[in-house]
Amino acid sequence: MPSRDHKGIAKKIAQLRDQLRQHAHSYYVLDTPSVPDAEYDRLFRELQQLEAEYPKYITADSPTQRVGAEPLAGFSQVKHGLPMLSLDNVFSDEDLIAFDKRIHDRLKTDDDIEYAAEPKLDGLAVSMIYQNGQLLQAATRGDGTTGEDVTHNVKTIQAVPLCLSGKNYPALLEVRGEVYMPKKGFAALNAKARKLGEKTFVNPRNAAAGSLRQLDPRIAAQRPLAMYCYSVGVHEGGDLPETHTAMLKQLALWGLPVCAELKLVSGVAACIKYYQSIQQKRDKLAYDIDGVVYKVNAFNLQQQLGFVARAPRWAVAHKFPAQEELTIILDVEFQVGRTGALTPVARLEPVFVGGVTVSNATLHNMDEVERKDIRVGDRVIVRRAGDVIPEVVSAVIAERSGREKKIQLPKKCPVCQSTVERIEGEAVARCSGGLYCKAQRTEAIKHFASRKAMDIDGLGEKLVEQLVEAQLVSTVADIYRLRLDELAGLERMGIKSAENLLTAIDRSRQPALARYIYALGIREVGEATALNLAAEYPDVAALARASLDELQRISDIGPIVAQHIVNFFAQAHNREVIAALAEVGVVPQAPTITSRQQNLPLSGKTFVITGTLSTMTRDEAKLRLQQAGAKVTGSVSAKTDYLLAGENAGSKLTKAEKLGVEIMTEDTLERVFRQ
Ligand code: 5U1
Repeated sequence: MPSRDHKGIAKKIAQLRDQLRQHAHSYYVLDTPSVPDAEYDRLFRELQQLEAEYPKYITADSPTQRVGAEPLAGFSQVKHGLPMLSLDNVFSDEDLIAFDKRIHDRLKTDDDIEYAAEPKLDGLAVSMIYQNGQLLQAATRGDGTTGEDVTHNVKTIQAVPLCLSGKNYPALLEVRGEVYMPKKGFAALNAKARKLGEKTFVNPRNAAAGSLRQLDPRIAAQRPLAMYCYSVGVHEGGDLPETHTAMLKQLALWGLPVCAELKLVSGVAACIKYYQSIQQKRDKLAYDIDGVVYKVNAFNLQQQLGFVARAPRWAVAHKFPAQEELTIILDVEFQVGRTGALTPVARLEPVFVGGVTVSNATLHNMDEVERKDIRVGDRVIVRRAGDVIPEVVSAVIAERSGREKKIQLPKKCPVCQSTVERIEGEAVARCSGGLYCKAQRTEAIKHFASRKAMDIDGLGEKLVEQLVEAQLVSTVADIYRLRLDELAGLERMGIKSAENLLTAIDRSRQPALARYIYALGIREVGEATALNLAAEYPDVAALARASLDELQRISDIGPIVAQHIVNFFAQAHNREVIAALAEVGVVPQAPTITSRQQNLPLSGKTFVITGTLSTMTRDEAKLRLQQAGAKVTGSVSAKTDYLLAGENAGSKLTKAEKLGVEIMTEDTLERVFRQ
């Protein structure tokens, strides 16, 4: 082949690599995909083919070389050029104030100190060495002095550049940071393992650590790992900025992943404010964190402050209250929900976790109990994250004495003694008592009165229990027959509260049709489905007459939900309750043309949602879109007005682009919502 052709091939290969690197950086580091997945795959395959034909052009930093073909025989040891330090922790504002005071004392200054504040990721510390911009070696922290060589696995992490971009990077640059597994990836990994009957990981940190400790990079490549860089170790042959924040900005310019939550704050009060703001958005972050880190921002001040033992004096981790603790299961009881589902609940030796004392934790269902092999008497890990109900994560099986008791599903409902049914292949067991079961009735009434349903102010869970217990209410229609003297006679209820409650009950007599449908508590009919149904049917009577086929033609209603709706209206007692509600003057209001088509910002617009959203779940997005007047459908067509695209958007994005459908980001949508 003439040399000019070879030059052409080399140029094409270099061009493809550049394109792929840029697309991967947009996708994995900047969180803003620049091309559809299919286009990325096409470019990747083109590069693979060219490299297969012309192997002499293969280089270690080619995007095709992330995954090595062979497993290693073992891990080799890596001695760190500079020790990998750990961080001192503080658990309270007082301790943080004391830390800040020590800094002032040592620096002999009264001025506010500038700190770089960032989340503390719950992952695994890793060091990466770049030589002349090429990733040469990656190692775990190990004991801080010596770690394990995990280059083969770190290279599979798409967010980690195999070669640095930009210019003026030091000839030798050691970057340190945290390898972690995003929450979504962790959930998907465990769901897959469960499906295959394989062992699941206890939390994202264990999953990340387990993935990095694989000898076979092909396994690590399948794990959804990510990384954020937070410091520089050894560096030679080039200058670095003079502050931590400027340095992280520089790392980002070289293509390295840096956490977007990084903030420069001044003074300890601003640190505490930062801690609180991160704690508030903790559940919404895509990754697990266990606190925040503050670092004195100026490197010259860091140098003056120096180290104690293995931790710097210039940095500290402000930890959140632990979300996981150990305790003992004293007993297991079964709670009956609104749809009769029996939930095993562990009664625990009280334990302080996630900032509160926890005495009960859910075991979800019998499939989970069996899969995790949890027994009464077991020492268990209990997790309480944010507002989520505390759950039993796993048992410490190594500590079993042999006296632990297996958990048995009761044959009879613990509340009404009706038979318990567990349909083959379903994880959930149910009480067959329907509204005969007091527990199901009570839960149905709580749901009916709740904020998202009929929104009866003052009719909370405790009061519903009191009313059912006192036999003042046994169906939802009874709520509207309550009298002042009956209410005022209840414990902890004065005349004034009783009057207020009756006013709230009265005000709920004309609910929006969607709220009413949701309040009925039909299985798997949530707020969004209720809104769809209310948009299709003028009243409940019409909905009650709907056939299976007709229901399935409505957006997002599949055969299972359709069957639940048909079953609900087929039951005489449900029809009786609806008739009784009408008798006591509850008249749902169908959406009017004015409110649906004129006043709302997205009236008449059809949306499709795709990819992973970062500020809300897809259900939340759907609900908010519907509340703003939009119609939300499942697939992209010429009738779609907008595609709301989150992270990892795939074929729907490709199709939308082909059809010229406008792509909307969450940011833009938020602005529309605020209008
Ligand atoms: N965000 C962040 N996590 N983290 C962990 N910064 C940070 N810094 C660390 C560690 C161990 O060590 C510094 C001493 C560089």
